[in-house]
Amino acid sequence: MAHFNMKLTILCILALITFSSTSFAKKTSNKPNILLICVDDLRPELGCYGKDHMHTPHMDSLAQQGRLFSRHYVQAPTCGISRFSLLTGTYPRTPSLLKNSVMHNLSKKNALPPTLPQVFKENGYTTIAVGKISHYPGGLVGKEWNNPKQVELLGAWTKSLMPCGEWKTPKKAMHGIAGGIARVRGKTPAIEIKEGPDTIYPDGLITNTAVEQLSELGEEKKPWFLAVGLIKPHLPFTAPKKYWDLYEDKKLPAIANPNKPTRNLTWHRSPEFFGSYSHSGKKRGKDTDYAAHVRRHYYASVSYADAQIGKILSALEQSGQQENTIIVLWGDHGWNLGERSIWGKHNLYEEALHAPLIIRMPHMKHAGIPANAITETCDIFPTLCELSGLKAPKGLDGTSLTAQLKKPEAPTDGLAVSFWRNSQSLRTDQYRLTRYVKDGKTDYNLFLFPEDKAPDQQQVLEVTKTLSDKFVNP
Ligand SMILES: [Ca+2]
Repeated sequence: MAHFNMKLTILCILALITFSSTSFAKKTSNKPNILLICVDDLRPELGCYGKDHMHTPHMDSLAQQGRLFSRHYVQAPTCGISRFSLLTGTYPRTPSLLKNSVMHNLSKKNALPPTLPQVFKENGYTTIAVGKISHYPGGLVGKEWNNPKQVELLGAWTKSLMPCGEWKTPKKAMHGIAGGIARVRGKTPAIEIKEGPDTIYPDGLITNTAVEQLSELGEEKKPWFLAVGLIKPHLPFTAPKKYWDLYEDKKLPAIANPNKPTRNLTWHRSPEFFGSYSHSGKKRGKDTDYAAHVRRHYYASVSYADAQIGKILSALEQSGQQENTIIVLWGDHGWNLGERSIWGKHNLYEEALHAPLIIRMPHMKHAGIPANAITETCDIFPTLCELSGLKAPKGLDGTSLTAQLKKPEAPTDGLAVSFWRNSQSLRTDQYRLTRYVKDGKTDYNLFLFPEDKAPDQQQVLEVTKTLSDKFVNP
């Protein structure tokens, strides 16, 4: 009898386990996985953005299967602040938020708004970061960006990984060159090409780690949110030689608007490019061959990043999870590659604020047709919440892009706002209006699009009057 009872008890336990795991699998299977790929300093100069001199087959293919947002603008032309807006869905409204260390500063004070991975984690997702997602690759701060006691985003990640290989620390990997050599400010070359496999630079290692994670996540019962952050094409412009070979003899289009603006609001002398890296005696703006040489190195870095993206997307497909995974490809801001006589970001001109955004959903309608409405980075947070059936936090500045994912021609509110120091810039369908404040004086700069002529004084007055209430107050 005792034996029979024990058997019955075991059967009941087995039945319970079977029932609960079935119902758990049912409960979680309707939640999509999220694969967010962040690329550092990526201009929308890609094949899928109509730039035929570029070799970017994997991003092009993703755009064919998904929705390319042709006019996506970032909230700030620098890594940490733009990523703050991606990860919180909010504008960096006040000067205290306009710092690359913004997320760590707020975390220390327990004042960071709910972050995108945190919302997914709190809703039952496994959340994993690989590489540079927030400002610090690996998500730790401290002298070498690896102090486990200083976490940049509290409560966001189930795990956060940064493989550093021979560079040993995230800080050295971020700005280093081949051979595990860390940057020496002003002495390390801005460009480098070396023979070797993809792992001679850190993105090869980041990609291998992401591929391993995707394979392990195939066994995961919970839905997952995997963010992978590649650090190229950020300076220094480095790549294995096979990517350089794609551009060595390629004829490049001329640099658009190459001259220094006559009204140089937020114009700068490219201190990151010319000051933090060496240029073998090449003179600023004097050597057009060197300018083309630098551009080819940037493009080689882009194709190197594209190849890593190809490996990640192929691993997703091989893991059998593609049909339940939403893919987002995002560039954290643009880069002036000689336009307006700037080599760098950190300004409020069009080139530094325009960045790639592609979203692919499983079984998507009208795949391959771009959405041309104005969109901005803080829209991504509410979009991913809505697509996953999660409640977005209150007070977001972004608006969900689900309408544009369903129908590419769906309109948006038609406004993107960008912030830099005391200045702000508004981008609408036809205009960019920048409000520049320095030493207590306010000035405005208007651009018309397409940018083939300058506005006349009457237009400046009218547009400034119409748009002035769109500037964002703290
Ligand atoms: Ca960046």
